[in-house]
Amino acid sequence: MTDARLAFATDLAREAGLLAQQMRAAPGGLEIVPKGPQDFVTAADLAVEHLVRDRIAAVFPQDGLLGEEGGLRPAKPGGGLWIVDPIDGTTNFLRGLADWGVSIAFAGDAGLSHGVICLPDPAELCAAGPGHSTTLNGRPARVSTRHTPDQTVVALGTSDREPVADYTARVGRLRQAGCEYRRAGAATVGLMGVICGRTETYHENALNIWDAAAGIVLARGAGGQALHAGLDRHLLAPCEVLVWNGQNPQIASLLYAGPVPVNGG
Ligand code: LIP
Repeated sequence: MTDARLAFATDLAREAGLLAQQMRAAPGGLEIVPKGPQDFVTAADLAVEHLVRDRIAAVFPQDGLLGEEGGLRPAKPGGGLWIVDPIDGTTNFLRGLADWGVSIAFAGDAGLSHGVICLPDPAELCAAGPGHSTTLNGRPARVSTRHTPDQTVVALGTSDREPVADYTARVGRLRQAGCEYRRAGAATVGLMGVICGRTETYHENALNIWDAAAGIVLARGAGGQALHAGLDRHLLAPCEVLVWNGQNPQIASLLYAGPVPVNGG
């Protein structure tokens, strides 16, 4: 049986991605406002988050919403929380690069339960919810089974929220171990690689919850594992995130500062 929130979020992510593409393609280009070094918000970010907020308020008025651009609208009694990044990878998006996505997650009393990531330029959408394992464009998605360093590709993220030396040290440890690495500049893109079995691990220090929440649900629904500080703490501040196929704890330990369970997490 289709889960109402999952079907709703899937359609909403597609609509949001199309709106962003249409705004980017419109004559006259996009209004762009710097938020900080290498950090921007565009009129499309704001319009997409506005669309998502309106749609959710209309269909699930009791639910709250935490969005990257508009902050927190608290839930009413009995409601859950939607966690939304309207355009993840804004710097890529505004330059016309394909590595960007729409991330929509939902958390109820039992924690994170629904996740949808839409990557509009490659026309890929992953979705997962209660009783619904992760799908990619409607077909089952599974993490990879690769586990040796010489066959491991790790997707990395970083930002001004951590010292450059911490990032370059992780890169050095991966290369010395024989792993390869990639960096897309959008957490959703890095997470999607793990979810769909194209890479083995995604790691980022100090990642915001709206970048990570849907990917955590989707990775778990694809047979993977996710390590982070837990939703309550992650809602308050950026946290370290490791999403992986659960195969090789030694590789995960090259990246993640916290404990890495031997059985994957
Ligand atoms: C981005 C993330 C990326 C992170 C950047 C930024 P945004 O999201 O996807 O992984 O390293 O600092 O947070 O800001 O483009 O939505």
